[in-house]
Amino acid sequence: MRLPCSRFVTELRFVVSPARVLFSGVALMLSATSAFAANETITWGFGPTPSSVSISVGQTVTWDGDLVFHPVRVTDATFTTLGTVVSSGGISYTRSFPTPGVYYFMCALHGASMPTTVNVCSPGPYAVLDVDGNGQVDATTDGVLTMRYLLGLRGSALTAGALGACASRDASAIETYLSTRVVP
Ligand SMILES: [Ca+2]
Repeated sequence: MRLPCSRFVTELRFVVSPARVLFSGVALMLSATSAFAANETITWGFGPTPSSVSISVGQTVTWDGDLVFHPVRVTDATFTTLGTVVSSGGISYTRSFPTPGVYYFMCALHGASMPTTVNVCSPGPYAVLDVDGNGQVDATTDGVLTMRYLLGLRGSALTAGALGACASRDASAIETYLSTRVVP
């Protein structure tokens, strides 16, 4: 689910020529769509659905299922660390995430067969250089996407391995986004 928002931004418009890349500042009013989901609920059981969610800072994730038979435990990216068991029975456990990052949970009894990954994203300042729309500007994602687009790559060849966590644009959306900002 996306959260609509509007804000004033200063856009750096790309002007690309074979010999050089020029940046010029253009102030404009831009309607943008947030990259991040609202509160999320996971259907908690064997094969949790979904097993990976993305939320904004301060939003919540609810594990909805039998928490006596499937207690929720903190773990790590390999789902091997036996961290704290955070649920206390019942049929629903809700946790708020005030800090950006990636968090991992699993069933305390069934381990990695019941994983949960929570991506907690910070909206940050909107920037036109945020090509994948995840609220951050990174060389290995946004930079690579721009470079590949300028080299003529499209579709999965454009985005393979180059989308940041919480990316809100797929290949088609990125092509559209860059087509309006890159002057060949
Ligand atoms: Ca980005």
